[in-house]
Amino acid sequence: MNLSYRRFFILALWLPLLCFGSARAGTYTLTIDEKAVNLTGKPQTAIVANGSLPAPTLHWREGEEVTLNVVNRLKEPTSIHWHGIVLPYRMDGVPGISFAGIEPGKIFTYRFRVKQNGTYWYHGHSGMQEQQGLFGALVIEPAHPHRPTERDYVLLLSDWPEADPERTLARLKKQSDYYNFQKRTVANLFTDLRERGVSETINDRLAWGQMRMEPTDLADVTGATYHFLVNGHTPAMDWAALFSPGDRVRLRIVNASAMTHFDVRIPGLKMRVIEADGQPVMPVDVEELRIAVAETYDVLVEPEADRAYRIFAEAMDRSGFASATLTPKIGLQAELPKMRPHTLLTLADMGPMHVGHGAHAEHQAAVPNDNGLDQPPHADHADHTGHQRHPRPASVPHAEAPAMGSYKALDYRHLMAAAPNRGWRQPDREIRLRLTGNMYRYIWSFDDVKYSDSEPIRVKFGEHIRFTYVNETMMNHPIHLHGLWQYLDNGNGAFNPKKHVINVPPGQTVSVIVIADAEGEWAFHCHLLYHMDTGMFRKLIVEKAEHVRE
Ligand SMILES: [Cu+2]
Repeated sequence: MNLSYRRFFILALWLPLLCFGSARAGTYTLTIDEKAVNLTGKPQTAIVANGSLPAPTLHWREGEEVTLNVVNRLKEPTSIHWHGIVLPYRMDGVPGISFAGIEPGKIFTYRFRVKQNGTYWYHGHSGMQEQQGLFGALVIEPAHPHRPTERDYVLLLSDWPEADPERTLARLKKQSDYYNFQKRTVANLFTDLRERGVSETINDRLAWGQMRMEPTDLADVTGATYHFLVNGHTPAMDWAALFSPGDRVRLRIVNASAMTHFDVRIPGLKMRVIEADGQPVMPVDVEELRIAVAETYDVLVEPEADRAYRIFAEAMDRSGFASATLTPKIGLQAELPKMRPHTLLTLADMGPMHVGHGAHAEHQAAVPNDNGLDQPPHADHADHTGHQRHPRPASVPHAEAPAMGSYKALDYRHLMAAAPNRGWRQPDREIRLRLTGNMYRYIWSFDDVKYSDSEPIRVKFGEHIRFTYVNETMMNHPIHLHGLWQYLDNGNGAFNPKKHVINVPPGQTVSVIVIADAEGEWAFHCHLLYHMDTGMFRKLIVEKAEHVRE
């Protein structure tokens, strides 16, 4: 074979692949290191990738074969987990589950084909490194790109601690009221919830006027220690994104917090939700959305006016906020909205104690409450027909309802897949998991068993399993399953939205269907870092079945 012939031969091999764009093979290197930062007025140490806090946004394309060299320059082991990405389990990056972790001074090479598109993120899965800054966004272009928007921005929300997170956890373990828990109230509540059931307990608590709980009862690590960031910027640093009036702006909102759910709004602009957890959904116009830890939402906004807008993300417990600016000109400022009082949210959050699977079918659309206002996320559902009535103290107005009308916030009931899910059918069996906790000892668990004492959950390849999460605690738990999708059963059948994180609010029961279509050993856990770390974690094994149909 002479040289020119060989060259032609090689070209002929590559050309069709290049044309379809699917053969792109990207090599990326992330060097993990410590770095001094000052976000609080005091110098602190962050854990960064390529010197950047947050870690750099990685841009991939669907169909691409990615090679990711992760270099560990720390004095301790590290790891990177590709959150929401469907991949071979050895590439998933959870030490102790699918690989050994990356020792100091070593390099680990992740290699896999990207089979999806949308907005995702990546983060450390070792110790508290995610809390210390080791997280970044993943933006994956579709194999066949559609019409792009004029502007496209990532908004990476996070919570930055004042104190060393290991010390925070040690404090919580020794003294769970360190961040002002009302110990007696909360501990009794756990017992009562167990023994008397949720609705009776709540009725009782409301009747006895014992619901005046501190925000720490809803979010155990709070604005008392956290600074809330957008793309690594505090509200004072004011991260800004540019637009020209009339532009369609895509905002890829990622909640990369360790412990904080946010309520996101842009006063003066409607947000059109187009993707949830990277997957296209039927567009929903909202004025506000709650984003649980580790979720992502893509929204479109169309600012018409030649003025700045405030992107405002209140911590769910109202202990602080993250903020950024959408502006036609650098330097323009938008008014900072007032934070809403947490007490209203607290009571609202305690309201919806009824949601079971199958109960959703009647909730296709937003249900206006008796003020004619749509409901805030996960708020009081007392007016739903067919459910037990839940008390709402007369002194408490509808939670978070603003003075002006036409309020509408995103709710899981609004999410519908943009296209029917392939292979959808009724599940083969059900696995119920109780979400449990012991506040005295600051231990979180499934079915009262912490991870170190647990057996793996085993399912067979090809099985369709209904997982039913029964939250017996006062906290929201965003449940994350690695490697497999969770199809949220919100009554939409083949159009149930598929997600990598399902938030389960306090006292609620939520069902998902999981199609075990990826062999291997997967992590399955609450994505609140301190809950995961103290035991709300399982290994899920997808075993090869004797007869694999696919
Ligand atoms: Cu949790």
